[in-house]
Amino acid sequence: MARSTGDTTKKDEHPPADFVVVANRLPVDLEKLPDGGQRWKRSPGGLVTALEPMLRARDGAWVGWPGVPDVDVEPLVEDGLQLHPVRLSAQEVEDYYEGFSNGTLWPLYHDVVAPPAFHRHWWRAYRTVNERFAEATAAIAAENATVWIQDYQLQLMPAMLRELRPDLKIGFFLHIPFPPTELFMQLPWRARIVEGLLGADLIGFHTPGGVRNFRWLATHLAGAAPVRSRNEVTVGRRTVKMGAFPISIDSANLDELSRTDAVIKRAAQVREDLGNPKKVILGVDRLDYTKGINVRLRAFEELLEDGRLSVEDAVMVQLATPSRERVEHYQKMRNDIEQSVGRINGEYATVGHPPVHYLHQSLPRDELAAFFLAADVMLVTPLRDGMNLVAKEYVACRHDLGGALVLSEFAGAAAELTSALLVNPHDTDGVKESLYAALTMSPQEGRKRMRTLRKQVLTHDVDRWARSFLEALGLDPEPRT
Ligand code: GDG
Repeated sequence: MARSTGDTTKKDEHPPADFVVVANRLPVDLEKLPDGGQRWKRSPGGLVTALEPMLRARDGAWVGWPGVPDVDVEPLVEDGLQLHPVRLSAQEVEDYYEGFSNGTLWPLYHDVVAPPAFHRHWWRAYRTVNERFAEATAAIAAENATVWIQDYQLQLMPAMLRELRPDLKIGFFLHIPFPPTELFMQLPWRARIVEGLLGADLIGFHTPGGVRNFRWLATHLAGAAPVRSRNEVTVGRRTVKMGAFPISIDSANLDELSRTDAVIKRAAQVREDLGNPKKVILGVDRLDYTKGINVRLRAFEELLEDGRLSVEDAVMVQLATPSRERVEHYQKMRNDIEQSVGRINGEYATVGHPPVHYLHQSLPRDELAAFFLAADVMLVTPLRDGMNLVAKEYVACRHDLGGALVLSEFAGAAAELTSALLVNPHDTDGVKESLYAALTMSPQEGRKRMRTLRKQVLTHDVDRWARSFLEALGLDPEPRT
């Protein structure tokens, strides 16, 4: 959960940075206070946790938008991290962020599970903002520095930055899936995006499928020449490497948190508050149409309808973090989900015992850990997901080897978490059967599966992910002394 930070200082003179992370958002959010003042709130996430030590060990810097439109913020040092805010106007937030990033690219890259909109003024804003990020980065990067650009909002930036600063080593990582070539071809600016990415020295995806799709497009749309080694192309005289780097979580930290007395007690309290049902089913997502929240509600509803479950047997908790509320598809999806919850509770509740507990709220991290520990079945059913960290977080919290994970085949995480109950989220009967199997699984079978899952998650953490990417880019990730 966000916390207010203490030692934020304005930095007038900052040395050129030899390691720069660039992301749409800074690791802190600027907050406007009712009295007209402002303060920074830390927004911790896996990426910050993984990169922080590497940034601190060097003259590291982070370039990104502070989360509030139309404010000019000077570069600053926050908790020892050099931060360089990029200004966005309210119109740019609408066109570049809500528009092209989340109304065009997000649905297109997630298998068009919602129709993407193609608007030329959104595209123009995307180009302008990418250019601004490139200029801001070029201005602060030291000679021969390493720059690591994150995600779909900044795909044009690698080439723009290379143009300005050919001396830099540039890496790019895509956190969402890279789509099948036939779908990508719908994009009117498809060649521009591929050329933009090819400005990097290394392009990282979560899965080998993403690498294959991009490699085909690079050769067919941007004149790149394939190299015999499958994961390289040449562009003019340059070699561009690409690879699969499945992201992960700060596993040890979450494992430790879930073993604390406070979290263990809270988990017991959660079950009690739910009326001590025999089984607790859990979903945790940003409220997003790619996450398949309706798929799992439908499966649960049908099991109640068929009489195979009752509200005494099982309750479902769906934690849905508010997200992108100004984007059109999100408003509709929220209505659909809330209608389903209302219908299921209307049909199957007894007084004081609704089968679905739905929270449209963001919870603190320790509270989330308690829910993970309290849940007998974790339902992760995205229609498409780059990785899905929630699945890994659930596993990291189950030091008791309890619980069962039902996981969509279409989440990147399915490639690693093969001991989960894997489901096709388009197959309602299949999801129903897997949910039922998870609810009725023997404790021995459950422990065996969870042990295997934990081995994977605890040994493949986010630090290992960051190191393997940076090593492939040619940076020594070991902190300098
Ligand atoms: C993108 C890709 C890829 C959720 N609710 C609360 C909360 N969360 C945290 C979870 C998890 C994170 O948010 C969500 O991560 P996911 O990976 O599940 O999904 P996206 O946000 O779509 O992330 C995805 C990821 O990038 C990384 O590359 O895996 O595929 O779409 O960490 O725990 N955290 C807190 N309160 C909440 O209420 N504290």
